[in-house]
Amino acid sequence: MFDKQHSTLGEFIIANQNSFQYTSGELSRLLNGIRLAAKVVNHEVNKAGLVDIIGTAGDTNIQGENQQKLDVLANEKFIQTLKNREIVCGIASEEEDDFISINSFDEKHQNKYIVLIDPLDGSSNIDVNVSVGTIFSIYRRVTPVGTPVTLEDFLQPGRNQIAAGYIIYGTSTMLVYTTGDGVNGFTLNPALGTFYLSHPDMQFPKTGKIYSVNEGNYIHFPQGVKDYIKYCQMEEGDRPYTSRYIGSLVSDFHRNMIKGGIYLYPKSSKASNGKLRLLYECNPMAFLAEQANGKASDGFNPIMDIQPTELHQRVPFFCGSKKMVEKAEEFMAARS
Ligand code: AHM
Ligand code: MG
Repeated sequence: MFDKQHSTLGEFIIANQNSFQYTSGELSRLLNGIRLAAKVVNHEVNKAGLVDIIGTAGDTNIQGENQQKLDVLANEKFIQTLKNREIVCGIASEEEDDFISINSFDEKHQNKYIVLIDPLDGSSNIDVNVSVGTIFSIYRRVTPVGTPVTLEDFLQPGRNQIAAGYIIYGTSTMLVYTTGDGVNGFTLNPALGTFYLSHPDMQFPKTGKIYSVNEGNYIHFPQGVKDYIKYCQMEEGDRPYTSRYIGSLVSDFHRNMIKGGIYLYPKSSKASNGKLRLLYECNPMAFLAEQANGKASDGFNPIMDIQPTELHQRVPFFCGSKKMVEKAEEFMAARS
């Protein structure tokens, strides 16, 4: 019997690989690649406060290496690690204009998986020592094995995801992921460099008392969102709710999943589709939310049902405890 209590991430991946619908070790190798890159990026993120001492982006360090911005560095580390594993046929990143077709190791294009990644989300928070995150999403290619990947492989609806997750570089570093069989969270023991299963079977409470939205944009929001925010602030029943907004999607999502809450990034009169990217941010978070008994929508329809049309497409995002998202949708349907 697998001992969940003392499980490391590596053991958990292996113990669960047979429950995965395409029983192969490839997905496990891929997840192990992400685990490794997460540790490397974690090490760099933790040093961010030393930037005045070891130099800022553009400086040359003592070894003669160029210092890089952390989001650029995280992008390189994840891409390099995934390439080296020889499992992935294509990668798309929020940091890259176009997708990357991997053929250096995979000349015959035998690999089946594509990865979409936001290597360091919320990176404007780094300078002020606030948590940031990495978000990833894994699909099987739809074009035939043996041919190079095409845009079609990346423009799949979120429903096709076979795994998704995030790493949160917070007071502790955690890796949280799903392969479609619930959500599990692992905390890094920095002394040993090992992730341990600390949050098995994570679930959004059905409802909560936290709403997370950038209220500075209030004046530009659709009427339905304004009405919902007023509803959250009204004194009635278990309301008013508490407002908590870190401005770092992974951190806001993580807190709301544990405590119960809703995150909103709606469209506005300044940004007709909001800010967040469907492929790199919303789809993976929506997969995690649904797997944890929560909900994710664009205010009207499930995020994962959207057929993407572009790699860097943006979409309004309402995500969190099921009842809260449903309530926000009611307000949107009434006056959007
Ligand atoms: P980024 O991909 O440029 O880091 O932007 C995404 C981030 C999210 O983590 C966060 O929820 C949101 O942008 C905050 O945006 P705003 O400052 O407009 O509220
Ligand atoms: Mg981002």
